[in-house]
Amino acid sequence: MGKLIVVSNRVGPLKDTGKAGGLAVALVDVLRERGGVWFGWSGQVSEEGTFGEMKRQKSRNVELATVDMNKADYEEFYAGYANRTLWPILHYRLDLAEFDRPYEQGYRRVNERFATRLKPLIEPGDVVWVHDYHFFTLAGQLRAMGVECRIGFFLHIPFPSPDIITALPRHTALVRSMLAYDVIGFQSNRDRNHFIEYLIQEAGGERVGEDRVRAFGREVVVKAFPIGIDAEGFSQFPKSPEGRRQSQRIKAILGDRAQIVGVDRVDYSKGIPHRFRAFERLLEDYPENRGRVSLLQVAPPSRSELDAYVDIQRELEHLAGQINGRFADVDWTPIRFIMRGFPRKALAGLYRSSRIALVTPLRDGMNLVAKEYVAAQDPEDPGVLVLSRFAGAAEELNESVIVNPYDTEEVAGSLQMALQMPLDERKSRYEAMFNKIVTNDAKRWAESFLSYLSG
Ligand code: GDG
Repeated sequence: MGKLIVVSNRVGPLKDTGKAGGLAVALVDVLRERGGVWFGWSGQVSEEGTFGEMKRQKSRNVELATVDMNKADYEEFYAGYANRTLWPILHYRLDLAEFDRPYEQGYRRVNERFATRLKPLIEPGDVVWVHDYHFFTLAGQLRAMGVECRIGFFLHIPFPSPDIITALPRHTALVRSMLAYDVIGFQSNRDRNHFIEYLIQEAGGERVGEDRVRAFGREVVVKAFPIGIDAEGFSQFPKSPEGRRQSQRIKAILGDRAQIVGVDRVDYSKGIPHRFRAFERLLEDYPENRGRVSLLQVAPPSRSELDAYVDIQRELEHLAGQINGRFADVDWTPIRFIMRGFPRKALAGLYRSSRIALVTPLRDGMNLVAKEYVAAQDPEDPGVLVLSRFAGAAEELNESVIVNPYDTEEVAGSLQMALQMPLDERKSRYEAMFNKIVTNDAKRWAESFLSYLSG
């Protein structure tokens, strides 16, 4: 068996994977098992960019291989096509998508250069596993250079219905190049079905079996592989010194009051303003919660170089200020809005000391916060997960309280129901969800994908 080559925009780390999250843990695990290379962007912008020297860092049988981007690559490929065009479209936000020809050209150029740099690393028998929307066209470029090995692709974010994706200029070319992969993985059946619908409606494709599709003269596997977390590992974090410290800090200020928690990168896909309004509605419609229930929102900023992200930050600051101004009392602040990140073990402590997690993305490939919250609960006194129907996680975690994040009244009612939920019901919902996330964990996800990729 040849080695495994993983490709993703950001690479690593090989050590301290616990700090980085479940994905890095799972990928390093499978890389260690068969030996391999993790290839991608160094995170640096330099003059030479993708034509510069490849940095290589080896630890036993696993190597990180990275290249820089130059300024134009970064602007056009990363900040441009990936995050100003594809991210909004794939999250159903046609209103925010920017269609700019130089972005698209930059995307193709960087994919081509990545392919050029990757090709010499590939030996006979190797398999290549490419991650996410930055690299839809990478396999097409590799095939054009004569690479014949098995290449798989996993999309971490949603694939929208054909009505949305067809608004992307030259969408056919993009999807055609995806068919150069041998296995195309999605987070949920919903996303997989959208992709198949697209192929049938727009490309004369046909299904040739449960997980196989023929289109553009190719036959490929198209399947949902819902991503997991290291649930066992994460369930231990609240008991770590850092986890306990955070829980105690929260308990000291809450006393017998209840806390709702939200944790998200600041991103317009996460529905954070909708969440704030639903919490406000809870205080309006069920006034007994005033002074009794608070919302803790942890929101580390991301992609702050993009206007849409600055706008959402401002909107959230404004909204939190307005709601706090309206309802706060001298000894109670309704919303604690913290715009920075916490270490993972600290997060676990925050999850554990919160009666409810309110996870309300307007669209999300999976949403790992939902799974982390469940993993962090005390089995004897677990909290309640209130989860958007538009998160991929809702397909699996159907014992959560599922809501439509656009329906403020419904979310407020569900919060009230969750606050009053008896222990028996909390336990039975928690146990069902915990079993699923322990079974379908990150390791199993990676192994399952690779079993299809190995053919
Ligand atoms: C994409 C897809 C899909 C958040 N705040 C802090 C922090 N985080 C961590 C969370 C979680 C991760 O970041 C976020 O993962 P999500 O899944 O919620 O969302 P995206 O970043 O949008 O991820 C998503 C995922 O890829 C995997 O396939 O599920 O749908 O959009 O692990 O805990 N981590 C730390 N401090 C923070 O303050 N340490």
